[in-house]
Amino acid sequence: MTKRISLTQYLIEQQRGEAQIPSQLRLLIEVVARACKRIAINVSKGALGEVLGSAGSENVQGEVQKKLDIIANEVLIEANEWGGHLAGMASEEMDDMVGVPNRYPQGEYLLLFDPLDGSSNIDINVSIGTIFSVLKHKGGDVTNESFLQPGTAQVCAGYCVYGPQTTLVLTVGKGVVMFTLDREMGAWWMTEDNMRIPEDTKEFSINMSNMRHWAPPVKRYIDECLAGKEGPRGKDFNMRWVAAMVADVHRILTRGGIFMYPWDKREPGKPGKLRLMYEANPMSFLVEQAGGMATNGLQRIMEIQPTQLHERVAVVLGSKSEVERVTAYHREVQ
Ligand code: AFP
Repeated sequence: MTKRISLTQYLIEQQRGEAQIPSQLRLLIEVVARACKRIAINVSKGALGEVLGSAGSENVQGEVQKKLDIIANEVLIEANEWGGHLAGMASEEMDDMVGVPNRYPQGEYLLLFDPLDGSSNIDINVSIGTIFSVLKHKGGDVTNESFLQPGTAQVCAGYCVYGPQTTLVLTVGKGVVMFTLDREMGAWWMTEDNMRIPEDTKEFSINMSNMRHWAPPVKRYIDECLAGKEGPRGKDFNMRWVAAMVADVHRILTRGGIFMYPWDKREPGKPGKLRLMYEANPMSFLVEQAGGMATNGLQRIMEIQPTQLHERVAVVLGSKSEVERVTAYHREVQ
């Protein structure tokens, strides 16, 4: 029989070993993983659980919220508020951060999450997920400003994909590991102990319908990929777009590739569509820990100093040599 390592065993080993994670961080990760199990159960019920469709409300970014966006947000808050490991939480679905209620002890960490990434996939039964990022609280009252730390300050990041399998991928800064949920046992078992992104790839991921709005460096890169064997790259490229960053990044962590959600002319005043704190930073931490690279076209994403909780950013991430190429194309026209 294969001897598997559970999430608990892995975290205890990280506490004792090289990563030396503090017990509060270990508890935090276990609580988030438990919340993801509850979200997975809700997701899998679909129409039978009456969880599909719109909630009839909008979030701070003016996006229509789905019922599952709200359920997942509540599950994460309820699970995390009483354990004594958190100072506060911030979510893509809430205008402002939430503190820990006074009746509970306050901990050292700040948790940020996109409770349900890819919500347009919910009703069509395609992969979705939860993305999270953990920062250390620097002290004093917890406010929105407490969360405005660059991605390099993250002590942990991860995501859970609710797809054909439910998988939890995480980093505490010592590589990237993957766990798969055993639904009968209700346990997370390690199924990949060192995820690595190959340096080169033949697969790109971008919403091609926005092509006419792209900046010249992005257009140049994709045109060269599309030219295939006969073009300057001398090889054929494949394309994939799940429309849930969490699933697209999971594919890249599994078999390589490049993912882009660049700035475009539709809303020239916005740097991009994706959120720096809830999506780009945690994914960049994971990608870098797996040997890949993540930039906004010009700069390493994790070095951006955030100025607002719901800040947006252009994203280019994945296989190192491709991200370097796209970044070089942007720098050439600066
Ligand atoms: P939602 O969670 O609001 O559906 O957005 C998902 C997302 O932010 C990201 O996960 C996808 O990569 C991207 O949007 C897809 O956007 P397009 O619909 O513009 O392709």
